[in-house]
Amino acid sequence: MTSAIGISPSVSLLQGEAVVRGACPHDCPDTCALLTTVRDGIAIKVSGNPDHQPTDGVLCNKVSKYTERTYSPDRLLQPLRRAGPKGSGRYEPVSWDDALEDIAARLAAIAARDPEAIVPYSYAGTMGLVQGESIAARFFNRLGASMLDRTICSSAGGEGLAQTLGGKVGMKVEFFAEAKLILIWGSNSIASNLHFWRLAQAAKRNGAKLVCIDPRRSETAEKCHEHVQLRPGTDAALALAMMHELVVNDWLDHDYIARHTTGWEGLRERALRWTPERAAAVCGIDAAQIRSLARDWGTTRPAAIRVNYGMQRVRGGGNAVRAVACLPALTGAWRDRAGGVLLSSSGTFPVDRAALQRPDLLAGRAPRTINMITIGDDVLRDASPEFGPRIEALVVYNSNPVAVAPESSKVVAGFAREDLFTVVLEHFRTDTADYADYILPATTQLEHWDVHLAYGHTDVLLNRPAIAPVGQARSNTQVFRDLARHMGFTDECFSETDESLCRKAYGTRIDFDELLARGFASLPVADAPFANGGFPTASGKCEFFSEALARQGMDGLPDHVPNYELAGSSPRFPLAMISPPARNFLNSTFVNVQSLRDIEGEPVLEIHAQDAMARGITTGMEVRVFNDRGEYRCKAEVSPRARPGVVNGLGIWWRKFGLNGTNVNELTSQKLTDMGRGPVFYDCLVEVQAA
Ligand SMILES: Nc1nc2c(c(=O)[nH]1)N[C@H]1C(S)=C(S)[C@@H](COP(=O)(O)OP(=O)(O)OC[C@H]3O[C@@H](n4cnc5c(=O)[nH]c(N)nc54)[C@H](O)[C@@H]3O)O[C@H]1N2
Ligand SMILES: Nc1nc2c(c(=O)[nH]1)N[C@H]1C(S)=C(S)[C@@H](COP(=O)(O)OP(=O)(O)OC[C@H]3O[C@@H](n4cnc5c(=O)[nH]c(N)nc54)[C@H](O)[C@@H]3O)O[C@H]1N2
Ligand code: SF4
Ligand SMILES: [Mo]
Repeated sequence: MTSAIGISPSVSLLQGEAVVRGACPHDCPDTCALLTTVRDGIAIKVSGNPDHQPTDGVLCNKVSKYTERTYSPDRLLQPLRRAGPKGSGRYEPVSWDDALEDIAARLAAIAARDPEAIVPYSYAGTMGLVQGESIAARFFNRLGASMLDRTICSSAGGEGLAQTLGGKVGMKVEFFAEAKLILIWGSNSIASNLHFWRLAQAAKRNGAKLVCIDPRRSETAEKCHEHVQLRPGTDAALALAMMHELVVNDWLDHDYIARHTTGWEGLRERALRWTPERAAAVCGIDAAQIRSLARDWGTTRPAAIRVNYGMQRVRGGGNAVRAVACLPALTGAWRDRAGGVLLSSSGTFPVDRAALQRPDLLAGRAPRTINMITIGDDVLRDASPEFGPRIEALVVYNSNPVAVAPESSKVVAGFAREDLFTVVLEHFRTDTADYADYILPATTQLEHWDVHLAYGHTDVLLNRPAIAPVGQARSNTQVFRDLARHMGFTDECFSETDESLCRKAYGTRIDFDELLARGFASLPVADAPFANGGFPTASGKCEFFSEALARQGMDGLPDHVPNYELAGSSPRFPLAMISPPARNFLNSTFVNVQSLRDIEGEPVLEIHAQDAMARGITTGMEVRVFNDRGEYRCKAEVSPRARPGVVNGLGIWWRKFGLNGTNVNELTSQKLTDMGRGPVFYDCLVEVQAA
């Protein structure tokens, strides 16, 4: 018997096979609709739902292996308590009740002194709205714990977009297939946005030109018609020089500019200062290539830009996104449904976060905010009037900060503090779990309810549990409900079920019955949302000039902001390092899945032949990559994927699988971007030597 009704089968009742509808939880723009085949209570296959258009029946290599991850022999199956020094990896099993009681007692004792000494640390291990910040947020709000600024990925670009277009909004992804020109800007789509790449391929078959703008000759760059291989952190200079060409050749839509933009005179003046020659010197490319790119952009319709987050992980990341986001308004590209720009669609989703997170539980308190990027410094910081109390407890869920946060040596030193109380909710013994006082086994997406938004399309997805929790695993929501009970929090909101939370996320703005029946529901979004302006900014226009930025004392117009660690500025560390994702990992998730790690092999550093030769480095050689923050060892790959002067350290390996127990984040810095308080992972100078 096979059914696709999507009803979550209860293990005892299940006879034969069922197919359960779900959603991929990972931090990926594609948010695929999953179909899990369950036989006798065991998930035997996970595939893409062919009825869901953005998924189109296809999953990436990582998630098509989901059962391997779910049933991995390394999966955490019971609560563990530390039984040796921090970081020693020695743990003993403990019952849920004992663990919860002790954790609650320890947190209560700290909270009695100062609840802000407790810090939640979470990100997008699951992007689910329920297993992310629902009961967890209620718990920390009720406690009065420190707030966490969840900035580690997209906040610089998000802020750049908000100050230009008004939010994380853009063109509808499906119409990229109809474009005649697509700029893939700061995105290795084949690796990190596969379902967009399929649309770009369709456009290519229809005669579209594809251009990739990326310092790395990525898998995507090599399949585009043209590759603009600029230096990291120079995208705003390139965009401004394109504007220069649009102005001097009058490839402008004057009517669109007059009606639907602000600050044109100022932007025009600034662009005129960015000749292609000036930008070429900054970007490290030919002026002729900039001219031809501008000509393509100025003279092709429909023309579309897929920006992704690569360009905003540098000091000037917010400005870079602003500059690029101005380009469609200049040429009126928004008039076509296959024209405009897309960075993230997540701002389109009408999520009722207050209903999920209950900020009212703060009851008038305004706890301090810790930026997740500077956790390395902050966990080592003493109490002070500016900082507040020393961090005494960390509760980590949906994240692996010891591997993913910058300047790991400090993160590790902080997490190793014997006087820090750390609880980690996880599927596996990650680098972070190794420093926990308690490790609590979490359910995976196949085992719990959730509801999703997406940042690469505009459909809401529902995830139903397909199997019972593996071992003694509990969902994040259940753990925070349990902890609330042990802390004596009697508020009714701590007994709300996951299914009720799923309904609450969108309230009446989504037909929940449709979600239950199909597994997904599309938001009503206009085909060409900004054809007649109507941007969600204060002015309703595309803001070339942002009053809001000017009021904060910042430049109201986009500009090129050079990297903190500018290539060529340091004789000791002459190479710029970027650390984009490896194709078969998702951030640090999947690194422990053997079949995927086998494909990635070992941690590598791609280096251009010229830079390799100057250092006597050949492919396969173990190298030391270092700067004043630390040292990372990996294997060199002399490769045309690297441009001269730039090395690519693909991420994000677990430290424990690294050659010397570190990963690329040993080298990255905790500095913040121009806007959005974001990370500067790709603004990092290093030197490389044979080990
Ligand atoms: N397979 C896989 N998929 C993923 C992820 C993963 O780890 N693995 N991560 C997920 C997450 S969390 C996110 S945020 C998204 C990220 O999605 P994207 O932003 O598309 O991420 P990347 O594939 O890292 O693309 C970044 C590209 O930007 C390039 N780049 C680096 N610096 C610059 C620069 O200064 N300018 C320009 N123009 N390009 C630059 C890099 O070389 C890389 O090819 O992907 C998601 N999808
Ligand atoms: N050098 C460098 N560093 C980077 C980046 C880079 O490009 N270069 N990229 C940055 C970016 S874009 C991002 S988004 C961050 C990502 O940083 P994180 O959000 O920390 O992402 P992951 O490394 O994937 O870790 C997520 C963890 O959550 C766990 N998890 C998944 N689902 C659940 C669940 O339901 N419950 C619980 N309790 N746990 C769960 C997974 O097992 C996994 O260990 O890394 C950043 N770090
Ligand atoms: S990681 Fe991305 S491409 Fe892979 S299944 Fe999930 S949403 Fe789809
Ligand atoms: Mo991210």
